[in-house]
Amino acid sequence: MRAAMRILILLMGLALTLSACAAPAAPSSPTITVELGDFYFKPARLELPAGQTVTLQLVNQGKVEHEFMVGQGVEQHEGKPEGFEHDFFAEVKVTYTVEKGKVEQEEEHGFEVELEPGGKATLTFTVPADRKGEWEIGCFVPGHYEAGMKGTLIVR
Ligand SMILES: [Cu+2]
Repeated sequence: MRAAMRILILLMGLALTLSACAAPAAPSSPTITVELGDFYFKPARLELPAGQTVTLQLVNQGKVEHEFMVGQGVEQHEGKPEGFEHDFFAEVKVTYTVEKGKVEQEEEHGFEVELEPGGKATLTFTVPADRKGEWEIGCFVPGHYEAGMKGTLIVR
């Protein structure tokens, strides 16, 4: 009786272990790496599903400082592009880490990541359903956007 009980307990333990292994993995947030260089974003086109939590990993592989901003409608100041009219990240809660750079989320300038050469940042956020459509990625360090440092972000 006691041996039978022990075997039963062992079997139950085994079943629990097996079911834990077989359980579908919790949906993990995909990580997308975006390289910032002189003067490009790679990939230059990102597609994110609305409602999904994602992590963008930004790495500055260039020799100069770069920025990462996402929005719609480029604002001009004295004939020079300096940011976006509508910030993609407005009211989005972004959890971030940054090395050799800084992350700012201000109402006036919108969400902005600045990275020194070799700098890295990770941004984790849930893509809001109301951001579906086409957005632009840009670096507004003077001259960079004009040199082609821009990309596209599509929310599906
Ligand atoms: Cu740049």
